Amino acid sequence: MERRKFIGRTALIAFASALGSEIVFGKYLPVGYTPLGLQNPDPFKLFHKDSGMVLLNDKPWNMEAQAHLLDDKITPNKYIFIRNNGLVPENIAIANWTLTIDGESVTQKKTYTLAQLKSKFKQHTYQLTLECGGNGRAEYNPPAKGNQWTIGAIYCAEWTGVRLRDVLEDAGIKNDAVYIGYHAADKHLSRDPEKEPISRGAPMAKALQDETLLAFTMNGADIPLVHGYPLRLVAGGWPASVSGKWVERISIRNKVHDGAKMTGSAYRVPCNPVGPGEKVSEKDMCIIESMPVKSLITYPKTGAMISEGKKINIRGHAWAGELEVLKMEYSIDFGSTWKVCSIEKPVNRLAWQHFSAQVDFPKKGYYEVWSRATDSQGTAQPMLIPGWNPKGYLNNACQRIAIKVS
Ligand SMILES: Nc1nc2c(c(=O)[nH]1)N[C@H]1C(S)=C(S)[C@@H](COP(=O)(O)O)O[C@H]1N2
Ligand SMILES: [Mo]
Repeated sequence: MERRKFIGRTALIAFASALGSEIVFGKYLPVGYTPLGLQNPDPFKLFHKDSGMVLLNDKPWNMEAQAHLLDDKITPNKYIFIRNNGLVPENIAIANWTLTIDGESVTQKKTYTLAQLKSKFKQHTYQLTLECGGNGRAEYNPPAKGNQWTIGAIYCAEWTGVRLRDVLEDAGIKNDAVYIGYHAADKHLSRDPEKEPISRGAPMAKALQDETLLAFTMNGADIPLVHGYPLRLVAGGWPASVSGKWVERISIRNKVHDGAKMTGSAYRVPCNPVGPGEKVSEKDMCIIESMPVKSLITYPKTGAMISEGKKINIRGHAWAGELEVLKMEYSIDFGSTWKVCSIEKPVNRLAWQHFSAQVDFPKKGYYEVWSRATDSQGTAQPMLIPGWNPKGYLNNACQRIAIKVS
């Protein structure tokens, strides 16, 4: 008689935590079986997210935060947005997980177990800002296809791992290396094993930065499954799509990586500005690199009511891709005049920065508070929606919150 195969421990733990209770005879669950109680999973429970998060799509899972949920200096998991292009891996056999470094420009193809990565290379911890290239897409007109992110596809977590540079150098980088590209364990929505949902990367200069990590810990614990457990590439300050989750292989390429969503118009914007709705040919589209300067008011919550004569302390975060935010301002008169906020230095390069200001409202009535960050090259956030582009990327317009004084 053929032996039945039972599901692995990781899947069982994930099921039990999603169900919110122990599965008493769980060890007898057959492989590939999903408990009936999870046929219509509650994504907030499934991914340990706050119920104030906003679900944008369930195939694949995509969920964003609201500004006031992002008040913490380091974003806790429950407020971290989820962006998937394919299916979240279900069975992760951590003991068998390996990372392979290969490609045209590797001196010697090498494979490491997680234990080898952790023991062979020095570990580093950085706070790194990850923002989806499409954050703010919902505001563009004519509208762009894709998840209609408003402002919540951004977070800054603390990541621990080894430097990608140390691992690449251990395998050896040939002189003709141009780019790295990641390959991950998530499956294409079609379940076609030949197709990858996403396989992006970065030029060597970004790959070799101190802060570019192969991380195994987020906020002091194992990376949550949906954010890339057990190994994630983290490249702060660039579109978060560069930060491959569930990474199994990194190729050192002798040309710009040509994996899924590296080509065509994916994560590209017109090299030169175009008018709204204009057609742009592929050769005139450029790959997004460093993200633009931006800020977010996380307190108070938009719609707050305050009493006349009371000052309030507004606060939030600002970030500028590879650059630092040097100046932070707010306006209560629709951008006619601006006052300065105090802004902290980043804890490390590529971490978001925290600002605050005491705001005084002259009399009863309706106000909007707008925030505007300026980066170290003197570029400020635009007050209105910036250049339209076919896929709706890089909207870094000033954020606005409503306040009523009564
Ligand atoms: N393997 C893999 N990595 C991935 C993705 C994915 O679908 N699969 N999505 C990318 C995109 S587009 C974004 S914005 C970020 C989202 O990271 P998060 O889910 O931790 O917020 O992961 C990136 N890395
Ligand atoms: Mo993204």
